Amino acid sequence: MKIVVVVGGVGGARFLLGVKAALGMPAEGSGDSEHEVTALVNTGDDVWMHGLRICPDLDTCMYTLGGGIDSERGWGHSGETWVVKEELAAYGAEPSWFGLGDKDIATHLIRSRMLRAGYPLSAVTEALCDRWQPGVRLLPMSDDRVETHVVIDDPEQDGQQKAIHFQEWWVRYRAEPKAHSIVAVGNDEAKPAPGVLEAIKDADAVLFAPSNPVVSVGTVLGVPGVRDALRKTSAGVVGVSPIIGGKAVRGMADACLTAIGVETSAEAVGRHYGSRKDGGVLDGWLIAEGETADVPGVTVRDVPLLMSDVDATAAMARTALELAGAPV
Ligand code: GDP
Ligand code: FO1
Ligand code: CA
Repeated sequence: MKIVVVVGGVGGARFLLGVKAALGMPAEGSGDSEHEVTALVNTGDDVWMHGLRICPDLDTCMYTLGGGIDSERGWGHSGETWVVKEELAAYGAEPSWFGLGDKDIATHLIRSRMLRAGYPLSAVTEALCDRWQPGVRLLPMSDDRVETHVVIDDPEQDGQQKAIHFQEWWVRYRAEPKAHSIVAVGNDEAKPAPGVLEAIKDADAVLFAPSNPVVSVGTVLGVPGVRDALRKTSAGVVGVSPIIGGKAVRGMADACLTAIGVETSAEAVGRHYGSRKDGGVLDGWLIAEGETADVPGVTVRDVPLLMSDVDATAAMARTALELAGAPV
């Protein structure tokens, strides 16, 4: 079977471990399989820092599936050291609020060098995955530069607003300043990376990981052509709610949802994605066990939704595949 999964970082990567396990593939690493999983990865979090191109969601997926993630933090390498970060701080180099580990920097050095040599991000990602062997095809949503920015009150100028990079809002300010709007700069003009639309068209099932609906899944859906491909594919499209009991399981997704005027509830997020019968993108929507949600035109099912371990996540993925009409 061919499975496409729309993903962001931590939530997306953990869900992919479960999808692989549900298909009988090793959760981490590669292995022979009759199945093919393609992850369409958000690149709106990407940023240049210290002359290096950082792609947090791609790297989180790559390290997680390749067995090299720091699973406590959810990002970066396990067994990381921070010598370069300390040296940069000693120079007073900004941004000092973003931590690049020594091992992680090797990834960014290779990526930046290849991008500067003219390779597209999709080719760079493929080259990096040669080492990590994630066992799924990691496709950036686009090779074009898309960077999410957040409009906040300017702390230095009363009554003025300013746009800051998503990373500054998320990591430096922990999403505390109210987001007046969230804009993925470049999204409108971005072309889907090679293989993205074909993967959706040829899929047996398309799943949305329980990733951030605004700055992860929303940004992938914002690439022109992606929504249209989702509406036209013969595959069933099923999403998994990242919201349980009216709260994001992890992180500050509520601040992103509030910024786009969507309530932090599984029902509201399901309605935000909408039914494929009605101009939206979903056929099915998984919500947490014991909850209810009325999403017109969408089949809603409640199941245990905590990705506490690979087995629990695989069970979620199996239900999602069943709902998409592609049982395993
Ligand atoms: P990020 O890019 O690292 O922020 O990660 P994603 O966008 O891929 O996923 C973030 C979302 O994952 C958050 O909004 C969480 O609510 C959701 N999430 C994390 N762990 C779980 C879980 O165990 N179950 C569910 N349903 N959602 C989760
Ligand atoms: N998140 C943090 O909270 N603090 C950091 O210093 C930080 C550094 C970092 C470096 C590389 C990388 O790939 C990810 C990193 N993250 C860090 C996580 C990440 O920036 C955000 O959680 C996501 O972009 C939101 O998905
Ligand atoms: Ca992200």
